[in-house]
Amino acid sequence: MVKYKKYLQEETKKELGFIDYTDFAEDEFADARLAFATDSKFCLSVVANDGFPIHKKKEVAFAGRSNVGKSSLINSVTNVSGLARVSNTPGRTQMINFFSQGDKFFIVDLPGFGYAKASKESIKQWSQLTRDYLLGRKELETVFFLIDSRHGIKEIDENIMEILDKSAVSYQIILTKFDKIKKNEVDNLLLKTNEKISRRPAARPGILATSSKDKFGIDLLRCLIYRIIKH
Ligand SMILES: Nc1nc2c(ncn2[C@@H]2O[C@H](COP(=O)(O)OP(=O)(O)OP(=O)(O)O)[C@@H](O)[C@H]2O)c(=O)[nH]1
Ligand SMILES: [Mg+2]
Repeated sequence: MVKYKKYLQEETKKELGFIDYTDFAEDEFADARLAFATDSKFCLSVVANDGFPIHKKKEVAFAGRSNVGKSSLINSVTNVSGLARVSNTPGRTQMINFFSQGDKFFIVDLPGFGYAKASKESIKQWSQLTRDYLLGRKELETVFFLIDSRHGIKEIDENIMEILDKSAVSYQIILTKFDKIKKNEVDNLLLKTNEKISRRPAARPGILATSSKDKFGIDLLRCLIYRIIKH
């Protein structure tokens, strides 16, 4: 709770959809911690839609613009630095990378979208692969849709949300790089984000703010993942 005060002007932002500690029971924190106590391992990189792994476990995927912090957040949530490759060069993750969490479930790092400098052909190839995954993967339970706190939801994000809304997959909005915005910008960010997701049929309610740099919101993200994969 103390850590929250560093970021928020008030203790609760419930009316703005802010997900916080009160959304989870104590045993959920313990169970979630346990679920992530086992080894997280890199499994494989997929470059074509006939390469998706065959298994009967659940998957959660991290999606978002290039450089939004997908790979960093995967490293934070698994507590394994260097598990997913982090880079200052946008568009680094060009394949779909699968990580196993013990024998329980898989975490999937999707290629970022919106990176203009990659060649047109390769953009087409990744976006088709990502679409195939998002729209056709029955093991996929939820997509964590990452939004940079400094920018909020942009048109390009809304275009991807539209695709997700048409598929059977629900998504949860996660704000990244929360360490980078000022306290007095938080209300506006939450308000605008909430407004945009309330119109979207497949968006799960609530907004989770995270910082991989400060490990802010990471335990809550573990709880969210645990809720999704526990059944
Ligand atoms: N300040 C701050 N920087 C972050 C945070 N998360 C990620 N970064 C930085 O943002 C840059 C991009 O991070 P990545 O995790 O590689 O982003 P990505 O979404 O996986 O990028 P692509 O794979 O290119 O799509 C790196 O320089 C990270 O160090 C955060 O919470 N706070
Ligand atoms: Mg990445």
